Amino acid sequence: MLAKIRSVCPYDCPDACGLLVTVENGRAINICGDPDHPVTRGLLCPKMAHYEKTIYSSRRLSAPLRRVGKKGTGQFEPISWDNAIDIICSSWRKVIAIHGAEAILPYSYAGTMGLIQRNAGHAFFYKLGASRLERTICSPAKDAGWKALMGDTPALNPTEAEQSDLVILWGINAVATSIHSVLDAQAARRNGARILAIDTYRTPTCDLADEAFLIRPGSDGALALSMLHIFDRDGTLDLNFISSNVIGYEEFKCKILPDCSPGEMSVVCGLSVDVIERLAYEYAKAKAPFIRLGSGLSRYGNSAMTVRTISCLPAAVGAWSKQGGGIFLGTSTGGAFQLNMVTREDFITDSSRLISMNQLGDALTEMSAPPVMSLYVYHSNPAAIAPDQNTVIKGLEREDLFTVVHERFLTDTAKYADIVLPATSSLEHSDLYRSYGSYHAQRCRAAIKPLGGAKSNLEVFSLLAAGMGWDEPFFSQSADDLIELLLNVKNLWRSNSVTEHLLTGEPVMLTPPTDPKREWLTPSGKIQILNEREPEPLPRLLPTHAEQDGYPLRLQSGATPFALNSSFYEQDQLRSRQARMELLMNYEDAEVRQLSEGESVIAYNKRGEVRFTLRITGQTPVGTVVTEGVWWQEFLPGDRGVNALTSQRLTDAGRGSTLYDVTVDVRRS
Ligand SMILES: Nc1nc2c(c(=O)[nH]1)N[C@H]1C(S)=C(S)[C@@H](COP(=O)(O)OP(=O)(O)OC[C@H]3O[C@@H](n4cnc5c(=O)[nH]c(N)nc54)[C@H](O)[C@@H]3O)O[C@H]1N2
Ligand SMILES: Nc1nc2c(c(=O)[nH]1)N[C@H]1C(S)=C(S)[C@@H](COP(=O)(O)OP(=O)(O)OC[C@H]3O[C@@H](n4cnc5c(=O)[nH]c(N)nc54)[C@H](O)[C@@H]3O)O[C@H]1N2
Ligand SMILES: [Mo]
Repeated sequence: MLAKIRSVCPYDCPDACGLLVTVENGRAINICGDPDHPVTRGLLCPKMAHYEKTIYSSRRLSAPLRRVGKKGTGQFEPISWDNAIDIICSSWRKVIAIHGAEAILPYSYAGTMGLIQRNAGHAFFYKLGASRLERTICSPAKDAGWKALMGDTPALNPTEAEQSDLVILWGINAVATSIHSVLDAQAARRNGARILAIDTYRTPTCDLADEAFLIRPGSDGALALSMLHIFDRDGTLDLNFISSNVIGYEEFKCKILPDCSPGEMSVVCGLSVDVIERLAYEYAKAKAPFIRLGSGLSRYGNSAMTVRTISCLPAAVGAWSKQGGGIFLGTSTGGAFQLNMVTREDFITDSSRLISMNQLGDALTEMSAPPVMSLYVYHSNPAAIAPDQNTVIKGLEREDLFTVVHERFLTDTAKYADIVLPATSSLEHSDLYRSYGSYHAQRCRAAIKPLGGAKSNLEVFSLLAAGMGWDEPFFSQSADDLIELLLNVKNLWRSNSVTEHLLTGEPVMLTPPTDPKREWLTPSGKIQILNEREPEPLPRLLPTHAEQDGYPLRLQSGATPFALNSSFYEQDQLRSRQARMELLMNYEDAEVRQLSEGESVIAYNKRGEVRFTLRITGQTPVGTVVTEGVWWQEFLPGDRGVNALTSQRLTDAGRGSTLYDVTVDVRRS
């Protein structure tokens, strides 16, 4: 029996592709991009092109496991689900009796983006009274920067890029991280637009652009300020737009811009004065410039301010009033679903402490009153992806920490677990997805049965609720029940007919209730270049954290097209396309250190030492070294991944991670 079933890519990617899964006798034999999905257009990235290799990987976990060896060594024996749930619930009862429920910490992020499975643990841990996790590892600084200027104004429809005459891919490696946005930029180019890229090293996205600008890590604010200075100096501002739509421009002009000449900013961002002048000229003269702002620049100590400053550009030249003009950071469609029906904040009785997921290392090693005595990890791999890996691992090694990991694979984190639970893949459970790179949403049902003993996040929380002796009916609902509960509430973002299509599993487009390019949802109703509610009322130049650290090289850890954070390392073919964990270094930096191509080197700073294979290249500017991917430990040249070098420091606003705000030096190993 052959069936074609619609599904959705569950990974943390803005594209949220529609999939067509061919199922033969209960087995998914082929997965392709849905040609009718408006974003996917039948095209899948290399990672998803053989998703079946992830689903049926021999590395999939199929039974609950109990640790029998030392933490971290990966020695386990299979046990039954009943036994696993009993062990977990009885351990938690003990922890609660001695330390209180706050000694239990859930840790989850974005292994799956589905609204149901991703959020399945919230209600459980709220009711338990566990510590709450602040899920801010990705790019909350972007949201904070946008909010300071634009309030709750929703994002424009990113396909407008097609109508722009100048598309700037800024801090985004779209060829690796959101390939369908490249299609929009290319469509614009066919209409005559130029594509520019602004990055810190020469990525494939830079190669695709008509021109690329490589700047010093974390210095985009300086570039944007110098552009604003030039618009003001040359009178290329749209004063009509400013006077009716912006508050605070005069203060900004008088207090901030005088110190932001291209000469002064050139020293900060590393672009020459001529190049800055040319970029500013090109932006100001474009009819409808469109900026697609990625997350690369949002992982620094100054990121919220950087995003706020760059977001002033379209306001200054009035790009918002042109079809195709504006800036796009990502959609936020939270308003389209009443998610608290799934997350159940009403289960919180006493508001427990909030722990930053970026500071897991400190939470496990330093926190008291109460200490963290149990960690429950699901759809995340903190031993690999969280900053300051040495401290995280020191915490995970604690013999008195009871750790449970619910996973598809025996990840670096799972190797430290006391109990490992096998998780379903997205083809094995139902969910509802919304994109953060477009306004599309789609529901999908399981295409195949769970493999082995795998269970979905929601099912596990239902078992744990029963194991804790709770009779709250909420915990006995299925994913389909919850999806229908969410969709049956009327909502301004979706008409009845959109909801009907959504219920049937078709991709639909949600519509923000206000016009993203005309109505500024700020307290003043205007774009707030001056925002008195912010600690810094005006956008200005801020330094990054690492400037104070004293190592000579900036370290970036960007995305590879062949993995997604630490996901996809189970696919041998994909991994072999990355070959090995490399450190990209400029010729000059290698020569100074007398290092040669292909040799084993150690990048180090005060937090750790990491072994890489050296690649000497003109792709990276002098002073910046780059590595791609977040590798599993078993495939590393040494015993630590790149996050042994990153820090637990937070962004200026939004409490985000500062994973790219790192300096190191490099020596021969
Ligand atoms: N293939 C693949 N796709 C992915 C991911 C993946 O790991 N692999 N990750 C997913 C996730 S979780 C996310 S959040 C998104 C992120 O996707 P993107 O928005 O593309 O963000 P990053 O990959 O973090 O960085 C983008 C680019 O910014 C550059 N950059 C770093 N610092 C700066 C800076 O200070 N200024 C400027 N101008 N550029 C800078 C980096 O070199 C990189 O090329 O991608 C998602 N998609
Ligand atoms: N150095 C450095 N570190 C980084 C980054 C970087 O660019 N450089 N990127 C950062 C960013 S932007 C992000 S968003 C984070 C991402 O961090 P994470 O969200 O932890 O992402 P992944 O590494 O993809 O790990 C997700 C895990 O979830 C599992 N999983 C998938 N589906 C399910 C499911 O349905 N149930 C359960 N229980 N498990 C499931 C997968 O097998 C996988 O091991 O990493 C951050 N870390
Ligand atoms: Mo992310």
